Amino acid sequence: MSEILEDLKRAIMQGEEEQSAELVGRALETGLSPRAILEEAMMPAMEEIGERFSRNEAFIPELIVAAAAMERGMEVLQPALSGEEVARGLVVLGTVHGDIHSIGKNLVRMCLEGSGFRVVDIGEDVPTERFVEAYREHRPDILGLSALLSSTMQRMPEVIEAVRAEDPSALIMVGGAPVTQDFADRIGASGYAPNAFEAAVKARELLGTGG
Ligand code: B1M
Repeated sequence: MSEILEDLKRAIMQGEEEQSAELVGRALETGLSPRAILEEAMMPAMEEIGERFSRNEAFIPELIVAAAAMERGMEVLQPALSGEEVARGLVVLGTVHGDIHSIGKNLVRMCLEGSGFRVVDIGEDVPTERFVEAYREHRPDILGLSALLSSTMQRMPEVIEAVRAEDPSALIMVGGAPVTQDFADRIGASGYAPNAFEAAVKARELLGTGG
């Protein structure tokens, strides 16, 4: 890994917001792709802090500052990820009820936008009824559900059922760290993606607008 990416990973883990922003900017200037910056430095930083948390070597305050540094870096990365809106379709996206994790969803939003989709982000901790209301209001081509906890992913089937009661042909994509293809199939989701880049590919596939 290049020195900049190592420094970036460290800055995020230590919650250094401004350093994170500056290093993302420098990494882009050296010609590194947004994907490499995300996959080689930013996401591993969050994974490692999560592993430390599991081992009781890091605590909630450290997770919070690392998340803030990650978000700050993502702000700098966003323009490099976004492309022209080419009217590929509309996606309504949210994290399910009881779950306040936002970073993965925000990255999915950025990658979808970068791939030409318009995205209405309805936020985190979204009650099932709010998903139904948003679906009714926007009539999106795809509804996207994110969950980071093995407890909150259990909310997904309930959202799918409620939205399909409104529109039986609703296309619903699910994702998030504990979610698997097998789980997605079992709950009747239309699609699953393991990461934000694949989410954009899957959304295009679902709408038949190219892989
Ligand atoms: Co939390 N947390 N957290 N946390 N947290 C995890 C998820 C955990 C794995 C940490 C651990 O124990 N190792 C664990 C969950 C265990 C489980 O249930 N399986 C956990 C826990 C336990 C908790 C609390 C319960 C802790 C507590 O209070 N005791 C609590 C719950 C709060 C709640 O939601 N009610 C909690 C709180 C928090 C913070 C608020 C401190 C903070 C979130 C801040 C924020 O998001 N603004 C936080 C963080 C930062 C994490 C870790 C460290 C990092 C998450 C992250 O941002 N990853 C995380 C450990 C880990 O993930 N290894 C952890 C980076 C991000 C880019 O990846 O979100 O996976 P990810 O998104 C990916 C893919 O999943 C996918 O694409 C994204 C980009 O490639 N994807 C989709 C996501 N959504 C998708 C939707 C799609 C398609 C793909 O289609 C629609």
